Amino acid sequence: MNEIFTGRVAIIGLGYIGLPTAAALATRGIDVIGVDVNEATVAAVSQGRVPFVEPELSTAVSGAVAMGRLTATTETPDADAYIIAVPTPFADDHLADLHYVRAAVEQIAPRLHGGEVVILESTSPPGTTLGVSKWLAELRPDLVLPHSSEGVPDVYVAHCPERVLPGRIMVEMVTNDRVVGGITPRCAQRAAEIYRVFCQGEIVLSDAASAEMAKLVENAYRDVNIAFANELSLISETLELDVWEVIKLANHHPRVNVLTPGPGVGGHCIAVDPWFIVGAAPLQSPLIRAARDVNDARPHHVAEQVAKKCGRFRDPTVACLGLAYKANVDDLRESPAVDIVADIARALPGLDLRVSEPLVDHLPPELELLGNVRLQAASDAIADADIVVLLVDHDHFRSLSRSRLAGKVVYDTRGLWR
Ligand code: SAJ
Repeated sequence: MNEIFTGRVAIIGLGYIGLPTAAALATRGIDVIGVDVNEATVAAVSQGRVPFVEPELSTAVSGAVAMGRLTATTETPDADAYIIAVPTPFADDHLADLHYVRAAVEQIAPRLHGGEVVILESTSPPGTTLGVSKWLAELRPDLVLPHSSEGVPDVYVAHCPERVLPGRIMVEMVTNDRVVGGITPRCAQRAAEIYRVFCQGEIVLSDAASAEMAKLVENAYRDVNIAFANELSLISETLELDVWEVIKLANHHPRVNVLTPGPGVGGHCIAVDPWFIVGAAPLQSPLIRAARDVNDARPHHVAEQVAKKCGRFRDPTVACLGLAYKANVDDLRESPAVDIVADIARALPGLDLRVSEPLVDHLPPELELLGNVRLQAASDAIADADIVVLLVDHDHFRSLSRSRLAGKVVYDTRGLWR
């Protein structure tokens, strides 16, 4: 019989993963306390508001708060289960920076009485969940942790990586299959009870290190495929071929699925996670590292192409459409579009550079500081521009009338207007 969890859950980190997970549990009747160090986030969630754009999340959060199932605080409370959903960025050396995970463990440790489940959801290098169990043992020598005992532990520790696609989080959280890796099989079973509350996909039980690695492999696989597409784009430029046409034809083969070239790979997952594999086995991962290098080189290549096009005009005006890291999200973190605009603005300081990003109402500080970048509505930016550079395939840009582009030099890095 598959058990389903009925206790109280504390979720540490109310970001792009923690908050949707909190809402998914709370709207299904679980008492959830969201914990975040950011007081503005706690205040927003306490009032049922979501501090970022994600379809369907607002309704779920406001409903869960109104029902009294979801609350938010800066202090980690007592709970039956803890889900750690904090960032795991990489440091300058590309190795994982686990200090947020460590801080979460330090908050949880004093709250443990015995019988709790502690789940690491943050994407992490292999061995991190074992490290969480060891940290808890250090901080609570009075408790038996699962890595040190064959018997029944006091606390169950597992890794359950999130796999949801920003922009479709609320759908994919329910429909995707879920991998749950325990420090022991019993840890995996206990953690799975929580995901059964809302997950309709298959819940696949495994060990913690395999679950950690599987998550990294998923994103590295996508990164390598996008790097292949980006390399094809460079080859096609040299051979004067249309890369979109080439890929479209190749993808008619039943066993070929080349992804889409673009201005670079952004976000805090695909551009980060492959490095955790490279960090864990540097000598065995030249392909994964090369893919990172290919994708990281894209923004500068796009900026160079724009500068070349500017050379054809005496005093050009350039409109760059999109700043987000991908279509239909308002997330500008690790966005190749931001890097490209900054690169162009620095290379051509006198340039009249207009930027349109329908999902944000102000420029990020790094572009504001440059002085020669102006945020405008797409229609105004295009109207004044000699060169139009499409950086993000937002639906908003897809629906623009093509007649607005007549007579302009158009550089469509996403193939949106083909
Ligand atoms: N991109 C391309 N070409 C493509 C697809 C994407 O250039 O064909 C670019 C996007 O524009 C963006 C970047 O890659 O800049 C990443 O976008 P994405 O939509 O591929 O992925 P993310 O980072 O939003 O979400 C990924 C997802 N992983 C996979 O699809 C394997 C998601 O399921 C994960 O949960 C998420 O990472 C995560 O949190 O790890």
